[in-house]
Amino acid sequence: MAGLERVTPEASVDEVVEILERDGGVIVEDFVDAGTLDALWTDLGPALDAQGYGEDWYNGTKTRRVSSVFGRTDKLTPVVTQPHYLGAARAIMQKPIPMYIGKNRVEMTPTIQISGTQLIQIHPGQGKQPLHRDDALHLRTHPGPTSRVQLMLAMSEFTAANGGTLVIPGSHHWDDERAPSTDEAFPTSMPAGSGLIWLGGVYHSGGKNTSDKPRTGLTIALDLGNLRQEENQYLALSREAVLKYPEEVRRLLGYDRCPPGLGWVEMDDPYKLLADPGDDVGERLAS
Ligand SMILES: O=C(O)CCC(=O)C(=O)O
Repeated sequence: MAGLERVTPEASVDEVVEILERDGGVIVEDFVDAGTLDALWTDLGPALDAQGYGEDWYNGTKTRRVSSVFGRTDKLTPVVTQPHYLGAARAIMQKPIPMYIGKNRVEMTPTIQISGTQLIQIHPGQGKQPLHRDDALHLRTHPGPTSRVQLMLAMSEFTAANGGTLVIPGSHHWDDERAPSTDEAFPTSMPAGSGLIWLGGVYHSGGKNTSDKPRTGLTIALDLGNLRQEENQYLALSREAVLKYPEEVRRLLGYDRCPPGLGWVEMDDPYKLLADPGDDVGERLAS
């Protein structure tokens, strides 16, 4: 295999799902339009410029990382709801789970949620990050059902020379004893505005930047709604920041109930409480 397949914006969600299930990753060309990309740079660029390099070998000592991304811009709706990304994530992860409640056989479909978000700017001189699986965060075993579908939006061009994400196609099918090797990894090349989508069980890493310019990516992870969020969105984002987004995104940010019953507040849908800024459970309980 010569690296990941790429699809154009005309590809169907089914096509993207098929490629993801087979190869574990896919590149979607023209994932966002130029206007969206410019707006993201305007809102997020200054935070990156103000950020120092990381301090450890894993996050990179020539790499700048900025998190709480949904709190820094209100322009991420077209990114997280991009049909190939959100559609594929829903199709892959929101599979009905059968169960009995008494003698009734019912099926429960889990929600999905935004987990970790980061801007990752790899500067010249940064070495390759160790290959890893992001669903290791949830101690998943492999091969197994997918619990994460992740996006890397190219905010600048990604090349083999500037640290374009290294991906081992098909590695989500491997068991937990097989170690990843750099020889099997392919660098992601894509112009700014394209997106790499990959499954949580796929070995990948940031690449080595031997060029003379930084490479900037924006990553968003969508996880199953019954797992703990990697980034604590409830504390990372103010209520005001969340309310700038439409209902679908607010629910994705975690203000939702995952069937059969995770995440409720006062036995009710947390979304309702969020959407009514006058309602405060603390005050209600005190009165
Ligand atoms: O920056 C990249 O291309 C990937 C980074 C990554 O996989 C990570 O930091 O966990």
